[in-house]
Amino acid sequence: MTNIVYVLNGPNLNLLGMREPEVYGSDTLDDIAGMLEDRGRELGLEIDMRQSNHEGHLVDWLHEAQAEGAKAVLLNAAAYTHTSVAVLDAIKAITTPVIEVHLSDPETREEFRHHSYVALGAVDVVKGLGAQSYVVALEKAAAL
Ligand code: CA2
Repeated sequence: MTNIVYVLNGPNLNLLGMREPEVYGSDTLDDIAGMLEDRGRELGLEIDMRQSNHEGHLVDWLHEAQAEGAKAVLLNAAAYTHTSVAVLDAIKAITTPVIEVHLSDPETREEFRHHSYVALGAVDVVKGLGAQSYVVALEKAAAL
């Protein structure tokens, strides 16, 4: 096993910090990557942060995390959280632990965000803390 933690981000998260700051905060994905690299250095973990608007990329990267011997995956699958059996199947197909991450708390929002396919395969979930959700999830990954 390596000390690499994959941080996978799903659709529209490339817009983070530019739209809807009242829901998702004003940090960009690059800001979050910087926060994770700083904390990762302290924890002895290397961060591989990625974003895609395409479901299949998330599936491919989950497989890659296993093949590369990643220590863990932090996964904010964004809207695919609530729709994607393919992402759930990929989580179940790998032995690499996956921690579900959300900026907001989907369960306090619209009904259609209450169900998470990702949660059915993830070892843990961190949500509702804004950018800090990612940092807390990294600390959980370090403790695995
Ligand atoms: O709270 C989260 O992290 C979410 O995963 C964000 C997703 C949403 O579909 C989930 O229910 C909860 C949406 C990500 C969209 O990102 C945007 C960022 C800035 C402006 C607009 C969308």
